[in-house]
Amino acid sequence: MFETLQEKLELALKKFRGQTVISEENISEAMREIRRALLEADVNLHVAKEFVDTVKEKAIGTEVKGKLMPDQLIVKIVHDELVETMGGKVSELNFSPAPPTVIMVAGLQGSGKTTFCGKLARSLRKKGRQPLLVACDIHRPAAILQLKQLGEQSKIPVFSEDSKDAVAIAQDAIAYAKKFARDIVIVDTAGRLTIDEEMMQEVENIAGAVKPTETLFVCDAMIGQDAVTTAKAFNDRLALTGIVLTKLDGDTRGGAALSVLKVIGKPIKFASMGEKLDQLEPFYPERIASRILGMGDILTLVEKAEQQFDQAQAKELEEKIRKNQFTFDDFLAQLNTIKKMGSMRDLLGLIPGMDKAMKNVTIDDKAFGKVEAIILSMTKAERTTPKIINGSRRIRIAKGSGTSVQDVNRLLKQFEEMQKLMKTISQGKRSRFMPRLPGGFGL
Ligand SMILES: Nc1nc2c(ncn2[C@@H]2O[C@H](COP(=O)(O)OP(=O)(O)O)[C@@H](O)[C@H]2O)c(=O)[nH]1
Ligand SMILES: [Mg+2]
Repeated sequence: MFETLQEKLELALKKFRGQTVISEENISEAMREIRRALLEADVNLHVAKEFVDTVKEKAIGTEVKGKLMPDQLIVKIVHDELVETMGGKVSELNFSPAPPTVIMVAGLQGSGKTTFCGKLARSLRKKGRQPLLVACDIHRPAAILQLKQLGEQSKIPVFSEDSKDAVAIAQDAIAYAKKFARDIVIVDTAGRLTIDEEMMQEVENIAGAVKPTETLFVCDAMIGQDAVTTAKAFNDRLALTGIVLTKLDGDTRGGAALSVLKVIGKPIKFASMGEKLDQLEPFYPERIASRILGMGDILTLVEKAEQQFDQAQAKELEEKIRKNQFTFDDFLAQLNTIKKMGSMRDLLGLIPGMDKAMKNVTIDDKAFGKVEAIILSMTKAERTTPKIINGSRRIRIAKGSGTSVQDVNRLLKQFEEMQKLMKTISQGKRSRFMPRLPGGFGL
């Protein structure tokens, strides 16, 4: 995410390393480079200018105090200004006091509307809401099917009708939601490859008929500034209440993220980071700014870990490790926790400095699958007491898991080493914390 911008900003900020004062001269030079970095990342011209002017003003007015070095100070100022440019705080969804809350989702074709609808419904349901998905993209039959499949995956009802009238479908969906106590109605609308009058008229008509509480514009962040221009055209017709940035997992240039709020004046509410249904996050300007500056994103990492890590389970595990009863079943449970947290690479990317260090390393998430298959091919007794796994058992396990005997041997050896390690740790400090599983285990 934002790799190019990150590299360029880092180069610009490096100019301050070793400097002892912030002077008009060194700041001007760095600011020229920051401006260039922003423009290359496809940030809107006015936004880039304002950004640089503000940073410059703040930097010149700041005294270098105490132990802080000029470069640290500048990074802090740039970071804070990035946060501001993206809206400062997280912007929450609004809910209607008289349910159902209607959330209309609009944007160009392929921007990720339908995927977002599926993700949003899922995340709202997790928070105890009862969403209803509504298929109003009637121009492409595949679009209705796609939404139905997304709904099915998360067991969320999808309302659709064989009708040529998107407005009528939306209205019927609301009547349905009232009748069946669905408190959120998420309306997926049609898009075109470019803005056209017919599409605009249709979404405008739907909005007029169902009066959405939220009208979200889905903005493909890979497209950069052009996406912002499209957002503006929609905002002129629809009175948007928020922006959803999608495809932030790709090689995003940053133009959309940094320009859209300043240009449209509407907050970015969500960040979509992949095709999977759980890859949606509220848009945290603070965290995105840290990522842009390559400071990693410890907050996200901590939150993800907390979500997936059950306290009671952790205690039980700690107990087992202490008593040296850690089995392959426990190991499997650990693997699943890691898997739920996302791909290994995504996770490592959140650790400061890791992104760069890992640039040329390939991490194969499939290797997890291999380890999992091997453990699943073991009998209950083998998982609890790996010592009994002799030669013929190894051959059977390899066959059963579609791996080789070498793979099985490697895993058994590593497991044994891990048990030893755990023993040392638990006999040593008696740490309250669970020892971390060696990251590269079995990979
Ligand atoms: N990498 C990535 N792909 C996405 C993301 N959101 C959607 N997509 C993909 O983009 C394509 C278009 O998405 P879709 O939801 O059908 O767009 P729509 O035409 O606006 O409804 C699909 O292949 C999605 O899987 C995202 O955040 N990251
Ligand atoms: Mg769609």
